[in-house]
Amino acid sequence: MRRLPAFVVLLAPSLLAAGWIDADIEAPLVLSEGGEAELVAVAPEGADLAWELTEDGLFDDGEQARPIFSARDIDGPGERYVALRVDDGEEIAYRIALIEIANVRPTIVSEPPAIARRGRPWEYRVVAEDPGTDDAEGLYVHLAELVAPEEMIVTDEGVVRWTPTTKDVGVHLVRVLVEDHDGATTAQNFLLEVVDDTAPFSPNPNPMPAECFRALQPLITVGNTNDPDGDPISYFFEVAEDGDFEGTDVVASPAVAPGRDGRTRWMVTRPLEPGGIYYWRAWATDGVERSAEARGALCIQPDETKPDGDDGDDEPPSTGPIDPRVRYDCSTGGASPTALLPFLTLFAFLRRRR
Ligand SMILES: [Ca+2]
Ligand SMILES: [Ca+2]
Ligand SMILES: [Ca+2]
Ligand SMILES: [Ca+2]
Repeated sequence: MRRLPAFVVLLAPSLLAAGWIDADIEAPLVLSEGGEAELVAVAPEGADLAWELTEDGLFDDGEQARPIFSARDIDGPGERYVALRVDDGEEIAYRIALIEIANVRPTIVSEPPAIARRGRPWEYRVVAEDPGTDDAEGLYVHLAELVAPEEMIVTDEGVVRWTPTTKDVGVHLVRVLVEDHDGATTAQNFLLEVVDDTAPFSPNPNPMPAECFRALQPLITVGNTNDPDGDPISYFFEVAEDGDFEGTDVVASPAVAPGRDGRTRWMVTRPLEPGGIYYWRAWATDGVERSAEARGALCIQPDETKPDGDDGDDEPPSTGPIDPRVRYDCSTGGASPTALLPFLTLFAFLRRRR
């Protein structure tokens, strides 16, 4: 209950004893916070009226018979008084009425994104309004825990966050509750569909899966691929002596951005052994799923180990700096069959797998 200002208390005896002038206020008993209502002055015709509607003790809020009382900036629950001064030329009378200001539930004005993607953060910033508060400061948001997915959280700022996993693919019912500082709540129920992620397509070995390089750190190239969902993708490469890629010798790339010319390249970051034969593999990932692998093999054939009998067609220049991009197909001739026998076997194996 609000304390009435001193002048109202002093007036109280005259209000109670009022009777010299037949006057009254018609006002609602209850008004919602943020609402407004028309007041009616009941007074002798021709009398001067003056309203006090702002609780400042001054009858300076209008002289009409039917003023509008606004509770727009008033936070309920509580009470407000309105007062009327009536002057009929001979006497002055005062009337007062109390209006109960009721709290009103907040309103959620935001709409959640209806689709979430497996493996990707989903976020919903809940925006609520309350006529009893200038902003949402007096509101807080929480989940009705029984209907929200287990890992879903709400931050202090009222942002609902969730990263669905494989088990979450499907439709979920979510209930968000917003509560004002007077304990009134509003629920928003919505269906959230978690759609699965599809892996990117495999990158393409380019142009063939078995190559020889002069450089000890060759440049491995794959053809760019794409993602069925349109997700941005990046590439990873590995080179190893064994095709299971489980040894300690594996040389792995960081994430490699797609090349702009339709091919993506990675230069092996550690010198390989001259004459060595290696496996490589590459895959694309959309950040959630990785594609099937492109695989290939390579051999390192620096100049001094260059096989004889080469016709030169596939050969890189033998002078000048070694270009890591330069490669030649060592499975179709040119290379010594004896020296490259394991490589040819491997190449045949890879071809069968394609
Ligand atoms: Ca006033
Ligand atoms: Ca309130
Ligand atoms: Ca409220
Ligand atoms: Ca995808």
